[in-house]
Amino acid sequence: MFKTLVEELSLKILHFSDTHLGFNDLDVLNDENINQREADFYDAFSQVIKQIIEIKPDYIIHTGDLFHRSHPSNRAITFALEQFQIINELDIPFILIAGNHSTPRTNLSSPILKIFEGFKNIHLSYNQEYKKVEFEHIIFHTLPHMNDDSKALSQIELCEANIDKSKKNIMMMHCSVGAFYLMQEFGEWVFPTDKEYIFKMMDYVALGHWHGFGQVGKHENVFYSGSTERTSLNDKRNSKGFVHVSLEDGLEIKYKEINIRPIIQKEVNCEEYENALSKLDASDTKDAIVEVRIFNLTPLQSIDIQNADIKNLFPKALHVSIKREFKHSANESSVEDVEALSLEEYFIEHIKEDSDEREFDRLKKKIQELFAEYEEVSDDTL
Ligand SMILES: [Mn+2]
Repeated sequence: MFKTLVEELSLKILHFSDTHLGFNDLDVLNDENINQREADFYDAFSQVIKQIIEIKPDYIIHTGDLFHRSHPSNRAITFALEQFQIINELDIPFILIAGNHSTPRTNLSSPILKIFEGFKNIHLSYNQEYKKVEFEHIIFHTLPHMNDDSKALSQIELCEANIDKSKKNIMMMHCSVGAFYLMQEFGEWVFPTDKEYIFKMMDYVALGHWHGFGQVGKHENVFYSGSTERTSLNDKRNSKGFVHVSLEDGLEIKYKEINIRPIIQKEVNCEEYENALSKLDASDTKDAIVEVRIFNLTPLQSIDIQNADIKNLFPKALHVSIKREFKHSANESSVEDVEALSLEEYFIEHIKEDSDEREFDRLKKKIQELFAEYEEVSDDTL
């Protein structure tokens, strides 16, 4: 059988996304006085670059949110420039689109991605319009983030018109396909459902925005690579990485994991509080972000149990957060009472952290007076 040239070509694409450089969190500094979580994001990015050097793909693609902000810090910009210098020297084309985080919200400010224009192997798409990045055997159809939804439709049509069947066609976007992949962020773009038929005309559709790796619904060639780190502690995924796409013999997708700081979840059942505490295993929490859920809590227990006591059980963790869940018992007359009490407890905890002893005593009294108006006398038998 006659094989076309395109089929004989080795076509490996490395797809990563949502690197959010410059993100910081948790108020913990590392040895170099850099926010530890910010450093974690740089580390995740560096891991992908190391893999790129090893894998030597034919193309590298990034589907948006390179930076966490449209006005990144000097450190984030400097880091990105150093990394892009490394990528540029590999002589592998790198195609990058803007996501909602790196697109200015007004037309008055200049898009940050413009700083990479000088690199010979880096192809950028940030002008809020369709852009075709074409090579001998492959076309990257890029649709960067657009602030104006009504303009997006005409750009999708432009993309469709530019499909060239004699080449491989790759579509790159930063959006939610359907409402499922919305991130509850400013300016998110939902790809119009009635245009999803275009996906079938592509060899691969590379998506950014959703922070978990995965195939999109019934579309066998549409994938989110996921983010390289978690931008929220609500993101419990301990697996982050990138996608290795091979178009040599049909579409072949391999997800590759990188090493990130884990979130470890622990539970304390307050019905057997002492016993539950003694059973807590801290051996897997070194350098981890630990989340302790204390549940079946009574209002009285909630006053006795100090966050600091729980935190001290995980001395090697990077950070410990505590979630309190109250017990809902049958003789509980009103849920509102419990919530008022727990709110009081939260207030007092908060004040304690930020004030000296005398000030704390004064404020504590005030808070108790205020809450007394809403509270009924608590029942010890609860
Ligand atoms: Mn993102």
